[in-house]
Amino acid sequence: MSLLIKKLESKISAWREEVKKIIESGGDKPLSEVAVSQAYSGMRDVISLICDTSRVPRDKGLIIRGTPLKKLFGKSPEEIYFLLLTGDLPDKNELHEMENELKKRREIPSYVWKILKNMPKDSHPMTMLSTAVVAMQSESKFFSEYEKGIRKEDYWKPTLEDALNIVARIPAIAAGIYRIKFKDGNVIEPDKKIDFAEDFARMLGLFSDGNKTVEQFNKLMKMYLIAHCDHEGGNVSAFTAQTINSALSDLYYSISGGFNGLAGPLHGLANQESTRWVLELMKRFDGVPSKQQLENYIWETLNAGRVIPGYGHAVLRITDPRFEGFMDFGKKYFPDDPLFLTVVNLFEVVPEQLKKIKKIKNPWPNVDAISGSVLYHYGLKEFSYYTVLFAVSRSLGITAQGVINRAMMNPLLRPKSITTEEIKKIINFSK
Ligand code: CMX
Repeated sequence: MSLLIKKLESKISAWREEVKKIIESGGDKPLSEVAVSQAYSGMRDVISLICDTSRVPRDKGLIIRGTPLKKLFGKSPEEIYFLLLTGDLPDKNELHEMENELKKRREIPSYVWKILKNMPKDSHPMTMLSTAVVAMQSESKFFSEYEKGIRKEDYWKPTLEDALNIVARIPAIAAGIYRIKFKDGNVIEPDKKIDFAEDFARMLGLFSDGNKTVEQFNKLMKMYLIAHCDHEGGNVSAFTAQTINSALSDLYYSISGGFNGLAGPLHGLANQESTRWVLELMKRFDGVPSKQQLENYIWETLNAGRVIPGYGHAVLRITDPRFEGFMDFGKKYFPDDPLFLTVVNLFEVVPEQLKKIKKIKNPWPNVDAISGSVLYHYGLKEFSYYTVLFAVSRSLGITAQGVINRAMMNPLLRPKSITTEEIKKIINFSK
């Protein structure tokens, strides 16, 4: 790991120096004001967190270390991980080293399989993933180095070890969960000779030998594992993980906690909810529905007090570029797939309907409106599994953020809360 460590060492000392100077020269300048209404609405738009791995301008979507996601499609998860960690895409040698690191750390401890196989049969795949990760906590290098008294400046080094171990193991664990939960329970062992995305696709065991669609599916996995890798620092999974990690709980605790947040229907579970919703819709109308039928169904859902899954976003105010990426993929490889076609038709109908509801700030689709349909096409039909795929990818961003937070020696996260009684006094409230 010498090239990565060397690069990070020089970057980190420059980053630390720069932040010191930033605080000295402009530390008093306010970043945002907080209105009472924002305190009551999930701190939306309150700028008070630093995240350097990626940013999400509301009119552009995900930008990873300065490069828009769309320009990064075609890169491998290994390249993106190096980019997230260091700010630079790797050269040939650096990439080779990253690939080897993630290959050699791929072994899954046997106790993980025992735990997963003994969990209740109706455990959600995300519960299984979160459990598997936290079960490995005793292997944390940060935890053991902290016990030995490691210096604060060096926290990032064992955190990087944990990050690489977690990222290397998650694909095999995630694929194993699929085999245990939905197939015969025989897990397919990792192959240290092939790359991250392809090995993950192989371990799912979806295709028999000689099946020609394998290559397309591998391509999709490469894209999928990049598309969900990071989305700045304030989203539920990243922020949860970061909060846990700020208490110097190691990355095993943090990632497991972050995944628990990802498992919520307003966040990562929306891909499961969206696919379920579209399939129910197709069942109701016995195939690909007409535009009028779509419109009726949308209003039936809204009038029942439910959200349209996959639409809206806390930050974005445009169609999510990740949605567009998957749409381009589907249009290229399976434009006539009925589920995909329905998703594309919904894209033409839903925004116009949501625009009629004033309180909805973003009527456009997010990634979860489409990401399930592309998996479904290749026979990955168990949609309660979809958030696990999101998590495999998101582990790249969350662990990279964790390494950087420790490298920057960021303190405990502890925003200040306020009571409703205090607010009443501040605004001179009278009934
Ligand atoms: N369908 C129906 N109502 C919606 C809606 C949708 N798709 N999107 C927003 N709204 C509603 C909200 O529920 C909220 O209603 P209340 O004031 O009654 O609670 C109102 O419109 C205002 O919401 P907003 O300011 O536009 O959006 P928020 O920042 O509060 O919420 C999000 C963002 C994603 C939770 C919301 O758009 C939503 O629930 N979408 C559906 C679920 C989804 O797709 N989640 C995945 C997001 C991406 C991800 O993290 O993976």
